[in-house]
Amino acid sequence: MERRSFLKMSAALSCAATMSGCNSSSEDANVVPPKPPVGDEQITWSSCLVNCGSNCPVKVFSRDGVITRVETDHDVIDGDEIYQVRACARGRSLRQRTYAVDRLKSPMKRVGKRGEGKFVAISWDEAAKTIANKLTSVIAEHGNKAIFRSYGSGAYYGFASNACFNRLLNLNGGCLNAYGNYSWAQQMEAAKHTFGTGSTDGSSTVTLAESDFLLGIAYNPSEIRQSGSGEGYDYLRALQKSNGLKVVMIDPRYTDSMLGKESKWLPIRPGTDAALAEAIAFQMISSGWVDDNSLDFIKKYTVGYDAESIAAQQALFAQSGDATKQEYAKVMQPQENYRDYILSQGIYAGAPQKTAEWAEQITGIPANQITQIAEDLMAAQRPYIVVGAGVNRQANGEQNMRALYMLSVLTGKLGTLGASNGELPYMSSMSRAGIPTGSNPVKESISFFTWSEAIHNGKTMTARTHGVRGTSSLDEPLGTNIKVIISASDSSLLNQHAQINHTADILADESGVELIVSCDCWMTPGAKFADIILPDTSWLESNDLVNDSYASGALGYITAMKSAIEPMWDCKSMYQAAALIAKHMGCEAAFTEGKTEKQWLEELYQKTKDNSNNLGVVPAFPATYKEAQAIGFFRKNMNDNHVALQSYIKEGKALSTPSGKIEIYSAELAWRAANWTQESTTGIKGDTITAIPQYTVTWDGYEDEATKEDYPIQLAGYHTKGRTHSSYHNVPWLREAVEDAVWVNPMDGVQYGLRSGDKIEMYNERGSIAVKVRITPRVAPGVFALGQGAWFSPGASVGSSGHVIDEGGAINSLTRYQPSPVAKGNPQHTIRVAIKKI
Ligand SMILES: Nc1nc2c(c(=O)[nH]1)N[C@H]1C(S)=C(S)[C@@H](COP(=O)(O)OP(=O)(O)OC[C@H]3O[C@@H](n4cnc5c(=O)[nH]c(N)nc54)[C@H](O)[C@@H]3O)O[C@H]1N2
Ligand SMILES: Nc1nc2c(c(=O)[nH]1)N[C@H]1C(S)=C(S)[C@@H](COP(=O)(O)OP(=O)(O)OC[C@H]3O[C@@H](n4cnc5c(=O)[nH]c(N)nc54)[C@H](O)[C@@H]3O)O[C@H]1N2
Ligand code: SF4
Ligand SMILES: [Mo]
Repeated sequence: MERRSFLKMSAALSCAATMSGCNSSSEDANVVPPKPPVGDEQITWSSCLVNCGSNCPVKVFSRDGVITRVETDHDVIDGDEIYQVRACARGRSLRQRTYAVDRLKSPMKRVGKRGEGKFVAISWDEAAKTIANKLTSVIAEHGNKAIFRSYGSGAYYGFASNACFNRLLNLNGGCLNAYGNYSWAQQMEAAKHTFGTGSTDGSSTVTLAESDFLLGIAYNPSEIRQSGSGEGYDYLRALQKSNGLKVVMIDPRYTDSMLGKESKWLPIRPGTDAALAEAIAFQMISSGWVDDNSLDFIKKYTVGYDAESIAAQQALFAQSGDATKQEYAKVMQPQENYRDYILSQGIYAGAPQKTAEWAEQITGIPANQITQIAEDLMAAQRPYIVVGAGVNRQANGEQNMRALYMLSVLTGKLGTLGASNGELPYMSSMSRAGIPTGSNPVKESISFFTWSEAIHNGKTMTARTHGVRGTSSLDEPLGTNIKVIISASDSSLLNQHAQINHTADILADESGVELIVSCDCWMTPGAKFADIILPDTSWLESNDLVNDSYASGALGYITAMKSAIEPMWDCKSMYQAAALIAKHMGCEAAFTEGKTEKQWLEELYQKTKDNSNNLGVVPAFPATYKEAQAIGFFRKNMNDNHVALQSYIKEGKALSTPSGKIEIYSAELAWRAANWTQESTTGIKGDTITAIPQYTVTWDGYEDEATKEDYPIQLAGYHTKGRTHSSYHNVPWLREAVEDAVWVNPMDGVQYGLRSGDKIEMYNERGSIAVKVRITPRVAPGVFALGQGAWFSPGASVGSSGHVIDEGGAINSLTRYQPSPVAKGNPQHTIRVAIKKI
């Protein structure tokens, strides 16, 4: 069979097993209509609310209060404007998830040691009272900053969401804030300091059809946006509509976004993208192409390409009358300019030339292929560059992202339809009103990632050392350790946070956090560390109002969820749980405003319906929420056709960077480099802040001499189709559909004597995991790849790391808690390991 037809066939197979975003024709899509209700089966609409960015609707069939099956949306014929929102394998497995044996059935309190997992059932009243009393006493003793409502992206409800706990806390003086997120922390800083944006302002996916060259780096919409109408679907449609689009994809793995789509895959070593970017930039600049083609663009719209532009900006800042900008002016160094850096001249003279051969040694991509990318970029009239967040979740990921963003700047084609700037594609969503949280009187915030450190070091953490925000000076400490954690729809308490064994030790120490509350539906690895467990109702048991979330592609939608079955056992919604605690804290009336859940939902529905952003929805919104529930699902095409930076380039609207221009040289980062704690004081290699983007050799990176010998293998983490993070791990169908195995290149298979199906221990000094091997050419040689999110499950034996082997294979048993330099974010894809056969 020809490779191409083989790939096409595998693509089709993978669609059948785990995809829903396949661009089947409307005919295909409607060949097998869902089975109509059988007998007295009821149909209600619900939704899959995990953090995958799509909130797909699902049709729930039930009979006599028991769910019989879950189907996907098939209610319209696929057209250009309006089409089906087909849930992926995860959404379709919701019956199993709802009826999972590990569902939490009643409130519980811990009876053994923290983390031992020993609990006894208690009443809701006792649970709520215990939490209320502890919140009251901790607030009195340590202040509201000692209360933390942790991350929790597990359920995107509109009304009965974990925002209910924020509402409760805000009524009682508030809680410690957190900024940033596990997804995009480092790229948000990179985009902010380059384009003055939030990292999701790239050209809309539909505009890709107008491009002539797609450079996708860690870009994998087919696996991470699997909704039948999501970004993965838009991506496929754009490829089909495009004319002569050349596609080059850079990833350590051969992903489904490449599979069967005529792409060129250039496997790269994790964490080395900045070196690739620099070699491409070197070709573009040293060949004279930039001088001849894009220098006018660069001069007009950017700062930092050369010394003159920095000196000019420095003078403007010095004269600005703005105290902050004047501070920037003092530290700016025109000699630290991009052109000199890339050409190894000026103050960079003597550094290695950033040739394609130089980058080949680091990235593993052949020099001629690197040169070819540069040539393709120079030849393209409408280059669409997009960098996925896998690059940002690396040590010093801010640098990798900024270095790649530069390529779009060098082309000089920004602002043109079909071109994009490296940011994720812009997508709008329909508006839906959620429960109001009120405002948080606490002004300080920590980076989302540093919460585990704030348990013991909160008292001393500062802006200078940990990026604490809201304090009055660089050295004013946060001043309080975290004493209570409310972990609701949240596995970042353990499984999703870095370095599980380390986190587990911190949590197990009862002198640190005094109360951990877990509100979840299942007994997760993190829930085992709770003192009080609150069992939530699951999606199929809930009435709510949700939208299409934040990354659902061109289609927007609202689902009026209707419970298919009564809440099971002694489960209560997050709204009810928070209201009960409010009652014990004396603020029930303020919390509920005297409204029933039904009244809340009616009010939120009316607000949603009246929002002008939602005009033109199909079918039209009916008068009442109850009627909306009977219809269930409302959709419209958002017609996003955003072109990155067009308003700046074509309309002259200044960017929100300090200079108002694209910042190749960031004065704000120059200031942070001069004032913030960096590697020089922490001893951590590569965690440097620099005013221009620079490739750095990082801890546990490909070039890290300190760990190379003991841990020779780079492990690439990724988001697997079999789960959304840790969510859906406990669904047997999915564990069968998507094998949890570490991908190993056949060459490494030979080198390490491994075959598919072998079990190995992968370890480093932070932990050991047991995992099955899958030999596949879909991963770069020298790099192993493992899907993240499997549940931590410590076994009985101690591994080579000195830690108990995690039989669950959670990748975070191996990751390192090391906040990145600018964002203080999570470099959870930077991992080195050694292996041993079990
Ligand atoms: N090593 C590594 N670690 C990572 C990542 C990585 O790439 N590599 N990715 C990071 C990223 S991008 C993110 S966003 C985070 C995500 O981390 P989390 O926000 O923790 O997301 P989930 O793992 O989906 O966990 C959500 C929790 O919500 C619970 N839940 C689901 N539905 C409900 C409900 O209806 N009610 C309640 N009360 N609970 C519910 C689930 O059981 C689960 O325990 O993980 C991060 N961690
Ligand atoms: N199926 C599924 N979909 C999801 C999620 C999920 O858990 N499962 N999670 C959702 C969430 S919250 C988020 S934030 C997004 C995450 O979306 P992404 O961050 O885009 O997902 P990742 O799989 O972490 O990374 C994308 C790709 O980067 C590659 N990669 C890793 N390191 C490097 C590197 O150093 N260089 C290069 N060039 N490539 C690298 C990986 O092999 C992977 O194919 O996905 C969302 N969608
Ligand atoms: S996991 Fe994402 S794509 Fe799959 S059904 Fe849920 S929301 Fe849709
Ligand atoms: Mo995420």
